[in-house]
Amino acid sequence: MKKVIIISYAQPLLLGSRLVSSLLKKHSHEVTLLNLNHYHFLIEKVFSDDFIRKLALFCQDFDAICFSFMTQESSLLIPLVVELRKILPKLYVFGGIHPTHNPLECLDYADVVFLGESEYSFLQAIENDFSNLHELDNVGYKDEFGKKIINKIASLKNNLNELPYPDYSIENKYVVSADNTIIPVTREMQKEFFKQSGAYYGNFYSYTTLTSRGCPHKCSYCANLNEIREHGFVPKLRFRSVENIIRELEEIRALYPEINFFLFYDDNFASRKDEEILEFCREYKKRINAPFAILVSPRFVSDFKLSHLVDAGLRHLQMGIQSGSDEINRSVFLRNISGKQTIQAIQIINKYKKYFTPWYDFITDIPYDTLQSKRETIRLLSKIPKPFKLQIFSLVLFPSTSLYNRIKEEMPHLLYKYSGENKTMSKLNNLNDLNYYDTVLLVAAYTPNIVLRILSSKVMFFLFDRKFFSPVMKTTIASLRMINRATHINHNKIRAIPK
Ligand code: B12
Ligand code: SF4
Repeated sequence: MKKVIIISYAQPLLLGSRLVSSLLKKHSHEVTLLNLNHYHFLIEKVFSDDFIRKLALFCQDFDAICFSFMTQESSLLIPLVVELRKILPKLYVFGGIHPTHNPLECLDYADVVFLGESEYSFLQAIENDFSNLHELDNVGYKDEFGKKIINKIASLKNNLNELPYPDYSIENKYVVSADNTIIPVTREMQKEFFKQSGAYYGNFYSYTTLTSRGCPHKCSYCANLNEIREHGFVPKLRFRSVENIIRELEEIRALYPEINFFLFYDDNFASRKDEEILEFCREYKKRINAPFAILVSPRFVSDFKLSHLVDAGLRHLQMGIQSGSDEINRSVFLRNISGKQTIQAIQIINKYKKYFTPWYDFITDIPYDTLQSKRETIRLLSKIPKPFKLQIFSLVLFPSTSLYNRIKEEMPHLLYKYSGENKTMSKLNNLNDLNYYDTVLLVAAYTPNIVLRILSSKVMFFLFDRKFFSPVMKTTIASLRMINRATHINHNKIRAIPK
């Protein structure tokens, strides 16, 4: 039996770490999960020397000290690893999204890096005291001459149904409290997290899971597991069986009976075939019968799928549109989804508005945007029937995505500005230098469509797209935000289920 610890600094969902933990535990190893964050919200932290000493003491008995993280957390965790290693020389292992995309850089700090779906490689490495790394897929390490080696990347050979469910036991789970003490996660804390996740949608306890891996699209800015392009590898979109999903939901409800909402965080839940959606809806309604939320992309929305999903309990839907310009979507984002397809999907979604207010996501701060593409985006927005909620995100370039590589070639001076580290992507959280276009995007969900059409005109851009208006626009958006909060207009909360 080996003892490993997986450390993160994130929201407590920790799906990747929980999955790795379940697999290792199934093979009789002991796994501890430590979230350097508090149990239900993100606290900005700088790790003091005192805390690093406490952490070293906590970690001293493990065979491997592992870290799982995203790019945003890398600038906080990597310096921590550097300091920890000075007082606790051990085997340091990195896994998760950031190491997957930046294995060479990560090997400056870790002894071994696991890339992509690496849970089985990790298990084999653990069982062989890391002596077999040269034989394993999805691994990066340094050879005896210090040369960095990245092995072949592969998908899980196993079918997704063979994977154990995420580890939600409270055994060996720890968090760091606000006063920097490492404390065990209690059942109450875990329940509180489900409650916090559900509060987003109403008075719910929400459980999040993924029913598939991969995505049918290959957007140029996307840093998820299906984009390990640097290594010439693109895993296929794979689905778990309906029975396997429903059993996971039943098991978590047996453990936490208060869970009464489910979020399927698949990149594109609607990409399943019609028959599978039908089977899912039938079983879900019969055995789970609770409201749920999904993410979709326009190409996969159909009346057939939505009517069954709504009947089964769909009460929240989020769809990525990104730009109203076909040119930007196709040649910059490599998303082969036209404005026409998007409008068709919206028309279908619109039929189900009495069950939910749809959320649509757009990306701004696109260095390739032109007056024309911006006008097209506002015009597309003017065709969407109200109400809807908009999420406007600033473009972020995650290293090793194809858009990152393109901008590195064509506009290298922008790389820093668009860096994925320490960045909140929501435009609402970064109102400095707000321009006319972004202001229109931010108010579009509340602006009558006829007015949006006027705002999309060349004249309006000519008159108002000027730097000296920026402070006025910032003040306007900040005030509207306050009014919005004060009046409690909340599109997150799901509606009562109509009879
Ligand atoms: C669920 C989710 C969230 C949830 C929960 C996040 C969490 N911390 O758990 C929420 C909504 C909170 C969230 C927030 C954000 N997210 Co998010 N999120 C996802 C999503 C949809 C699924 C992640 C997931 O659970 N995957 C499933 C697990 C199984 O995959 P995994 O974590 O990669 O783990 C596997 C391997 O990497 C490996 N592994 C993982 N850890 C370890 C450790 C070891 C030791 C080993 C050996 C292996 C290993 O094994 C696992 C099983 O194969 C992904 C998109 C996607 N489809 O992956 C985006 C994604 C991870 N998110 C992303 C981003 C940008 C964010 C935000 C920064 C957005 C923002 N600005 O607010 C925040 C960050 C918040 C935070 N710090 O926690 C990006 C990350 C890009 C990057 N390079 O970092 C992704 C890839 C989306 C995208 N397409 O670009 N997110
Ligand atoms: S649709 Fe979403 S998950 Fe899929 S490739 Fe595009 S950005 Fe990534």
